[in-house]
Amino acid sequence: MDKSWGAQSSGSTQFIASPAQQKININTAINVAINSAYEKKYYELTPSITGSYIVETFGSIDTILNLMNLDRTSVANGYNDDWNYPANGRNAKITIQLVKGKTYVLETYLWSAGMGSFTFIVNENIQSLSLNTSTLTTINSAGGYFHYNFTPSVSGTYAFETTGSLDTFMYLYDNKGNQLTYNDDWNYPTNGRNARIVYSLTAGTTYKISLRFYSNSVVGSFYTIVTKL
Ligand SMILES: [Ca+2]
Ligand SMILES: [Ca+2]
Repeated sequence: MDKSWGAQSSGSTQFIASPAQQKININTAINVAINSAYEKKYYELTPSITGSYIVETFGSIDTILNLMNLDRTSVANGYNDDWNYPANGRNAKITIQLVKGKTYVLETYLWSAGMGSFTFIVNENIQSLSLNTSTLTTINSAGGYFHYNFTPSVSGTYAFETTGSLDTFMYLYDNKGNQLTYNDDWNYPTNGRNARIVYSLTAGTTYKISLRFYSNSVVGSFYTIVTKL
């Protein structure tokens, strides 16, 4: 065995740990081939935005995900084996808060002595915003973002707005990721430091709304709503 390859024991099972060799890009599927029993593969992830992310495997075999710090200590909610059996087979999925600029290691392997191929992908955790529905938005990492998708069924002018006592900041993106506009305070002091964006949207197009606090040290909750004007 090459000395750069570490070996780990887990009970009586001998796992074979390969070094991290590939950087993960957000929204880009990575194919994984496990060709030896108990082989573990490692990937590095350095997010450019603080916020919530989803890591998920796809395929017909029994996968396990374990996202860790660079020193391979564990991260809260970083481990999963089966997230939605049997609807999603034996695939793994984790939803996790990550900090921009920090490098994490994703460990992935198969249950028992399984071998075979699967894919995984890391996406921003983007929730759906429904028309006229006030949705509680919580940002619990300092400097973090929360993302929504909104797909209007009718073309027209829409208003995205936060309510609450905190100082929010809002961005609107089109379906290609281009920033269309942003807002910090729309009606201070009547509406506090809330943000509001009014924009003409096209039916059937999925827009992304990203929210953060004005201050990088604030965490907390507010409400987000979209209405048609
Ligand atoms: Ca599994
Ligand atoms: Ca604001």
